Amino acid sequence: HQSFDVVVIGLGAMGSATLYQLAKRGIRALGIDRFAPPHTEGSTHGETRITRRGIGEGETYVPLAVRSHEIWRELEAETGQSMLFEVGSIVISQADDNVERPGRTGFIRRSIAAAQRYGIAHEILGADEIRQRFPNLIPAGDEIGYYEPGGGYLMPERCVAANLDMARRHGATIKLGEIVTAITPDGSDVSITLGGETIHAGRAIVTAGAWAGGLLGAPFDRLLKPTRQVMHWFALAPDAPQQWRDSPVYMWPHGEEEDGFFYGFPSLDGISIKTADEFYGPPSDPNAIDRSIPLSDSHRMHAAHLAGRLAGVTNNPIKTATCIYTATPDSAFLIDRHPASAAILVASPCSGHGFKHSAAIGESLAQWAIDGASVIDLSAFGLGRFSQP
Ligand code: PYC
Repeated sequence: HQSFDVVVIGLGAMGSATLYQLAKRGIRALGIDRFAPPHTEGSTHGETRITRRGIGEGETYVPLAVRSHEIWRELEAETGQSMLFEVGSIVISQADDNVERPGRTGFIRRSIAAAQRYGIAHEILGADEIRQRFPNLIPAGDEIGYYEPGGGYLMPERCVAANLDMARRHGATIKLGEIVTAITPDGSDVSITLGGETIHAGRAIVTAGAWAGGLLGAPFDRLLKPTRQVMHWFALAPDAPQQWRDSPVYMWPHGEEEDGFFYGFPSLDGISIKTADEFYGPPSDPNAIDRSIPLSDSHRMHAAHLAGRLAGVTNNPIKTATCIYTATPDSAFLIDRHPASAAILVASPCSGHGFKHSAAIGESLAQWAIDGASVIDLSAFGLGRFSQP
């Protein structure tokens, strides 16, 4: 049998960050992925992911985002690659946003509270001031903005590639194109089956995203729901505001409907902008996800969200892509030991808001595997909050 101190299964956002942190600490680590990350099959592609530190999903996330920014900067210095762009972030919504949205009810109020509690630089802007400073965004008169100058975006493919590159440089072993079929407790250790091979490890860390439920079985298969999501890149009109180039990233809950929410990015190429909404339909099989995107879907997106809110954005998509959110019932993260074995850690089902935290989650999982506990408190993300079957 091959044997390692720690095996990381799934090398997307969380897994690649974990492998990097383990290898950096001199741990004999193996990373396994069924594809060759960074790839376009999971939850970690599409050029950009929002980052911000006044975390409206809950104050427990703030230390993860703060620490992640520090790690991304270290990684940039080590690799010479730019990954984090602090162009500013803005949440625009009615101040009293109480529409039930998965994980985002009262989002602006909670973003402001988190920023105040943790001393994160921010401004509250009225609608007129938003239009003046960011003429590409057109809020309604009764909307306000939570603006964070240190927010912005990450480039996920670069982050994953850098994590894996640094992990290799620090001595990690990586197996790509291999599918783990079983993780079995073996005394206080674990056995991992892939292909015809069994690997022995002191710890297994499962960061398999949409594939985690199928691999782990109960109770994870009941709790983790892979959902199909679509990203659109719309062409800018010839007379679109120049400010699209310098726009902050934006998140925009609006209206009375649960799905009245969209988000987007500055124009990276000067001719288009990436934007998306969210859709929580029936669970999707990650191996059979429908990746076709009819033009009508982009037109629906434009009419439902962009028209009247974004200046100079045509309803002509120049590109679209499908990705997966793996959502928990409460849209909060799930990070915990497996009930069957303390040697198996499960982390990654991040319900569509995980990437910005992934560098610190990787560090925390490495600490957990090595020291038995992480510096940042992850207890809010435990399995225990869900009632048993
Ligand atoms: O986590 O910032 C985020 C986000 C925005 C839209 C989806 N996730």
